[in-house]
Amino acid sequence: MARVFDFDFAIVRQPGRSVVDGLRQGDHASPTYEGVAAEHAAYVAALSAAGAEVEILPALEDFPDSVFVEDPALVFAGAAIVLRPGAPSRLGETQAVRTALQRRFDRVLELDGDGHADGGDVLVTPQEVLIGLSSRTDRAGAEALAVRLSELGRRARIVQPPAGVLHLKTGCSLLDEETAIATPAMAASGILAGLRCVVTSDGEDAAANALRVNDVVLLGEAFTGTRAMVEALGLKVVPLPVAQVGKIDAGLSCMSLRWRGAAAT
Ligand code: CIR
Repeated sequence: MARVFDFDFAIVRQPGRSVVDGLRQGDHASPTYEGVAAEHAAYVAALSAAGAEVEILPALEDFPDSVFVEDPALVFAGAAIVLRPGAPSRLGETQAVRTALQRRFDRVLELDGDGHADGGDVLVTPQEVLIGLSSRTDRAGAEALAVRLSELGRRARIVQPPAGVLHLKTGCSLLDEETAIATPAMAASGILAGLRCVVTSDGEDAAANALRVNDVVLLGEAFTGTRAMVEALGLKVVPLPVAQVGKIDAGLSCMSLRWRGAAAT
């Protein structure tokens, strides 16, 4: 039986030179193009080494944040949902991602209405799909997404993450079928009820955006305290550089769409 983090395909998008203009909440200095490109290359190599066949879509210079391909879509075995990103500068990313998904999936669904939802606000667990409300995902978008998820046989739960996170998965991700890694605020919020929570080490909130792929956990390389806790669970950690994408509020989940088999070829 496949686990929710068993993936054999992934789609990523090459960063464009415009990535230096990526959105950010704080006043972080811009990343360098070369730095993001190097982190992206290491990420693609790690996905491949973990067992995923990776398709690399071409850069979209008109969309600085388009390397974060998780946000404009959500994918499952055999079906994809095109989302409606909440940042106006990212809305146009859907057109290119739709075309890529239509080559891969028999069913490509769209959201009704005019609400907004970002893939970074969606956490798939074995029991349900959590949809976090945020500055990018509004109630109308979350409800429209819940309808599409129910058509795919998945139960959605709309949740309100604690203030201060860009996306739900900025503050939590799945380590195994029973365990999440979460920031202290996310763990205390009650949103992850039903899952055991490993809380990130002091000063390592950004480690919560980890990515379980098959038998490994991709984790930011700087987060050594959190790494020790994840390894203590018996999990194999692959440390990756994320300092550059971190300057524009991104981490490991946001750079790919991942799914397991049953897709059209
Ligand atoms: C943005 O603000 O949209 C990008 N700079 C970062 C997106 C991160 N995406 C994600 O966590 N899923």
